[in-house]
Amino acid sequence: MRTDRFLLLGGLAAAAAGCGRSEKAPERPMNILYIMTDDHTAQTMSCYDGRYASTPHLDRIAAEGVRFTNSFVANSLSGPSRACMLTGKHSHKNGYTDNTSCAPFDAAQTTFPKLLQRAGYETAVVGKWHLGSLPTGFDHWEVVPGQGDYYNPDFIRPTGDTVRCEGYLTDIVTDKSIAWLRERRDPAKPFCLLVHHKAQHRIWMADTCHLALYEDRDFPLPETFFDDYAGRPAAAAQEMSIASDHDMDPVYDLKMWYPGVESRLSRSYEGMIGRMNPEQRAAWDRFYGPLAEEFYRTNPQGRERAQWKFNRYMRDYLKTLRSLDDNVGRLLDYLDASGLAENTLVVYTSDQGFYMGEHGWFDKRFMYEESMRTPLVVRMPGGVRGDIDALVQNIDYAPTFLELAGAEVPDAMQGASLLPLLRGERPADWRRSLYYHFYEYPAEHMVKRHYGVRTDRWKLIRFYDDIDHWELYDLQEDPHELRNLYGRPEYAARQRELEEELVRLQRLYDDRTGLAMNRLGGAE
Ligand code: SGN
Ligand code: CA
Repeated sequence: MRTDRFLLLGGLAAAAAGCGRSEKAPERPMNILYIMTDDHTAQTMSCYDGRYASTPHLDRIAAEGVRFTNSFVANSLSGPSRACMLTGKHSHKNGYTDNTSCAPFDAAQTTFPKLLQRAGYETAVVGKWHLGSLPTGFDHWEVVPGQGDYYNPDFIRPTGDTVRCEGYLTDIVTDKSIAWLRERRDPAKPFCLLVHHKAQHRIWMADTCHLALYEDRDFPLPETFFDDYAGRPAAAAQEMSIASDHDMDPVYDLKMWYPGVESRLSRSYEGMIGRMNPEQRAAWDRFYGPLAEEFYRTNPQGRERAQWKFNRYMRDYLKTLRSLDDNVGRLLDYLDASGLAENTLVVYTSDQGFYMGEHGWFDKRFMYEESMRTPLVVRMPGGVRGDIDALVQNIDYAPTFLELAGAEVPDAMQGASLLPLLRGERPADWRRSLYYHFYEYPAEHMVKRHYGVRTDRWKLIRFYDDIDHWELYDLQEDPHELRNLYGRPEYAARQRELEEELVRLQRLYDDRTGLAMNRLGGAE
């Protein structure tokens, strides 16, 4: 429901941001509730795509606010995505280029939570952090080590000790977030709370109360499931294939754990189920035991096996999503009940997209659509409703929150504030293309290094390192990115235009690695 109070607050926020629409100082800057999941992709969020799951609470944010239909990340991997989000800068500028080989995130650098603190906000983060160093810029934090555990997870506390919390992580992250909002924050200050869920990250371990969900459903294979990767050697070289038992391990990923069966990742799986208490473990074994027995007895092969694996993967992923959606519902209910909803910006997004069988894959990393995209829905009191199709990226969140708080956005931040878009404006000079750069190679899943540019219709990608390969896609004619048009004479002009745009972006964002690579490859 829109009330005059909401409209007034919208105007006041605009004044705080220096738009000069109102002489009055804001009563109080808007609170920020930023909810970010791990690996939650738009194909499984019903306001984007209704084929697989219903996510009523996530959809509620969109229904009461806006849905960004062209939302992307700058580097489709957890740590890098989080670093882009916190700093408002591309990976080469914030230094956190990958999860595994670069130095820990430089916690001394400027981030939006630090600047919000200076602007009078109280800041907090709960859940997955995954940046190698500990959080800075937060008045309160409780984060999980590394990837965190779904069951009875450990949390690191600012006091430096680690405590084990009984229960299921998605519930616990929400409980801790609500507890901070209710009991621990300073009510005299505006707040910025980052709620960072681990779900739906591999290996998609559902809460025991949700194990039976989706078991009666078979999911149609995406039309690109049996992709032959013609014209796309980097796509052919990845190790994230659902069909491959090396990449998607039946024991580990699909919980087909059975006496006498060993696999590359069975020890890791045993570690994960080893965290369960006897009651959780009994429910788990009751559910997965008979499935594993049947799997090894029938031992499907070929396409039948691939399809069977796909269905198990889909079911487990969607079960963890149910907990997530319910828990986002709990947070929204708390905002309503406490009266905070009236003056709180709510953002829901993910650290990147994910493959739900498209091209035969799980995981992310590639600049192809499913993983470069990320869901983004925002409810701003006094803001507009509906769809926003502008090209936006996760480097835009930091400037948005700072502008909302009336704080200055440092020139070094590379993103653009989304606030005008949230108010229903469309700046004439809004960006017409996005830059992307992925670095983690060689590494798990073996997705080669690449960078590229995406416009509303076209995408140009260059894979480099132990390969030198360009790809060009017409997203309008070929939304699944199956036909690489690079080098075709009829697209020569378009190709040149995109190569120039790529170099322009690399100069604009000062990506010297990219520029140096281009010189080597003759793109300049
Ligand atoms: C882990 C996963 C990978 C995943 C990376 C990055 N393996 O290493 O499948 O690609 O994280 O994910 S696991 O066996 O440990 O689950 S990210 O979202 O954190 O970047
Ligand atoms: Ca992730």
